[in-house]
Amino acid sequence: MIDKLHINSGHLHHLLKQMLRIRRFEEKCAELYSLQKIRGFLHLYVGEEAVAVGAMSVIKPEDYIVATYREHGHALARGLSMDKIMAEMYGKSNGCSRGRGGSMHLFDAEHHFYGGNAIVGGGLPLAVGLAMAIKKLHTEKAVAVCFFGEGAVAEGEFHESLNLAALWQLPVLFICENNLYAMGTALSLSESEKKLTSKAESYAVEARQVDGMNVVDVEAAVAAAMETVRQQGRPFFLECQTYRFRGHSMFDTELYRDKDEVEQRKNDGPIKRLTLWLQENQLLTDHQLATIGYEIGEEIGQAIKFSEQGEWEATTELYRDVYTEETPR
Ligand SMILES: Cc1ncc(C[n+]2csc(CCOP(=O)(O)OP(=O)(O)O)c2C)c(N)n1
Repeated sequence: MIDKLHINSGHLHHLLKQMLRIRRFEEKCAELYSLQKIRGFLHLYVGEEAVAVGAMSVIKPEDYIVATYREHGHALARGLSMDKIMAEMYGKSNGCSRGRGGSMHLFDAEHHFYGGNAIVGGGLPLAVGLAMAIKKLHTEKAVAVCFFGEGAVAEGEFHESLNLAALWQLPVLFICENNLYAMGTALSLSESEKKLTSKAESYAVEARQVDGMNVVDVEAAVAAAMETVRQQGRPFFLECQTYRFRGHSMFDTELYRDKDEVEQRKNDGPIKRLTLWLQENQLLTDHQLATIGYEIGEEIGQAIKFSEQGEWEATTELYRDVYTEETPR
């Protein structure tokens, strides 16, 4: 048995709970989608939870986050309320983006959560812009953290962003969530250089790889990367090797990958891994696990109630924030 003295089991329970919150929340969203309570696109993060949870655990409140359309987990782990996230999924005006963004555009300035971006690669220049603002405004040592899929490395924004971040020495951490497939296209079919860290290094950006299915490894890797960016004021690239267990979105026949491959990866999923490890080392009782499950169930039930009670935005409000109400000078 391992030496319990050096293990903070309370912290590990917290990480497990965060991953389970995301998993259960999204499973409920899939159900609500089939009931047409949630409409539009819905991209689930199931299988990838260790990345957002490990990373958010060490990212500070003053840092800035930019994510993709697969961002429910990032928003939850960042601390946005589940009520407001669920209401946004419903398209209700009590949602975090007042019901205007939906699943792909969760946004909350108070939590420095700058989306939710539907455009592949679109978040990278935004993060570089935020990092430039941090540098120019001499804000306390904040870091802009950008999450994106490996599909984004084929976009011009990736190359322009890494180049400028390195050229101008900006405090930005690029976290690439490499789940091997960009919709139905395997990385190996689209990239001549398959080693993503080499792409970053070619722009003089320091780069590392980490097992994105191990939440503790991700946490340690992100902590080290953040320290480098914060102290040295330069960009860093971290590739988290992960895997999504469900389709790209709710519409995906998944003909591009083998069912056995998916099953194999599920058996070694991030939640299963941490739960088993804690149990094998007598650091998690059945009662503790049941309590975590119960609390998450209550939180989800409350979020649904909040969303059902929310109002649709009045049609008279539809032009607000589309055109300026002030006469431009
Ligand atoms: C510029 C642009 N091109 C194409 C699309 C359509 N599209 C949406 S998701 C996606 C795949 C992106 O894969 P990846 O970046 O690996 O992220 P993942 O979905 O795997 O998390 C594509 C091509 C888009 N949204 N934006």
